[in-house]
Amino acid sequence: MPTTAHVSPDEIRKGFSKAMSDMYRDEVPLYGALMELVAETNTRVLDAEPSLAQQLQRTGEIQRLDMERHGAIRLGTATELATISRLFAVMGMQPVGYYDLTPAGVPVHSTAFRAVHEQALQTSPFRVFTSLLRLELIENPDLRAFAETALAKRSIFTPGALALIEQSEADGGLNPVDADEFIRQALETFRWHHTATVTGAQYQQLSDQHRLIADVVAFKGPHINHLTPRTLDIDQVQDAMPGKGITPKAVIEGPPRRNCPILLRQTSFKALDEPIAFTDAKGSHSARFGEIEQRGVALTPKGRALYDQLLNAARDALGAFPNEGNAARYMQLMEQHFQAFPDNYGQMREQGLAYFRYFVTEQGLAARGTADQPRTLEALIAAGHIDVEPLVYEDFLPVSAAGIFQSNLGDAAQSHYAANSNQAEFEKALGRRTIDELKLYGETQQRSIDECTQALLA
Ligand code: OOG
Ligand code: NI
Repeated sequence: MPTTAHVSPDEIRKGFSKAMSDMYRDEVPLYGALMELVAETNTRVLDAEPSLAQQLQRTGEIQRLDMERHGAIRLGTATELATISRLFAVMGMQPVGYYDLTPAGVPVHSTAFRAVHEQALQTSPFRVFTSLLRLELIENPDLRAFAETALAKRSIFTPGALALIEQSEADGGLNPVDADEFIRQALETFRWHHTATVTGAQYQQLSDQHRLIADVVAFKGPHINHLTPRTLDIDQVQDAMPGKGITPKAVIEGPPRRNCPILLRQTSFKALDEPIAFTDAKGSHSARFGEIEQRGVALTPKGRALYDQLLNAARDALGAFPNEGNAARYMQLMEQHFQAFPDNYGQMREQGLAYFRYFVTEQGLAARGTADQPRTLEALIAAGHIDVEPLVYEDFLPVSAAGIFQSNLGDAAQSHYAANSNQAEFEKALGRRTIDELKLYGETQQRSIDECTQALLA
């Protein structure tokens, strides 16, 4: 019997990302305002910087820019994490990287679900920063037991979503009708709930332990807490936010402003309190916020080590968590320390600090097979037969993520946990290993080199 062909997981992810964005825009009007601001800024930057426009054209990023966004959720149990991993797999998203947030006083560890191949990323770069609450860090045994019981009682996936995940696993994909239904069912897991599953007093107890614990334990599901568009100039957006009635956090996380952006810069604004019906009383909860980000070139292990070293040095010199009061000094320290990081793609490439993609040029094709055609990669680049473009960073940064968490949880939430990174425990809960992002960048870079040699020298 003929079967209807399966929809590609990349198309399902693209459809899901759009559905999620529409849902969030309906529920959080400020998100719509932010999207407009980012779109206006991006248009202006592309008009003003033809070389950037050309670079993004070359890498294909220009086509994905408008739909590019990431979200974040916080889960309560190992089973939830294992099942969300299967749900994301239906959309071609895999867990990349391990982030330990406990050194920053946030009792979670995390991964990012995303597509892993450059072609899949081109169809949809949608990512979800996914955290797992570490209940073992709740000190009060009664409260911990209460949280465990509350979480054990909830089911964050619809029966329809679970059935379609199983069907996709068994059949190796979903047909168009089932794929649409999957998107509808999967979306329910990320929806906001106006009712809590606990009493007002229980919520308060959880919140007193840590605001994040209340956010996870007191609700039916892991509401998406932000969706972040990608801007080409985060400083412009940061400056324009107050004019749109949006108050950003004091400092932009990540590296300082540069001519050649590296890794990731992010800023966020705190969401308003939203009314919540507890089982016995009315109250409010604040969880949903807005964030924007600017992405730069992915760094090699050597480049990343230099980044971490400079960031830590600047933070040590500041001697405190960046805040309103010390923001100007922090930015000055960052500028000063990052002088040591070459702000030039050519130098970054020569020194092995960043990853790049290589593209054959018209000139290269025209000269193919001629007697004086250069025969090495470097000579082909020098002759203009191959273009080199930065490979964009697709992941997150733990120190930045901690800053984003903190700014949205409020300063009162700063706790101290003995740093106890536990990737093995996280992967046990996940039911699989997380993927090393550096391996992915290395592979993409190598594929682009192979394509060039194949096209010019084979
Ligand atoms: C996630 C915060 C981290 C980012 O972009 O670094 C994050 C959360 O608050 O759940 O989204
Ligand atoms: Ni984020």
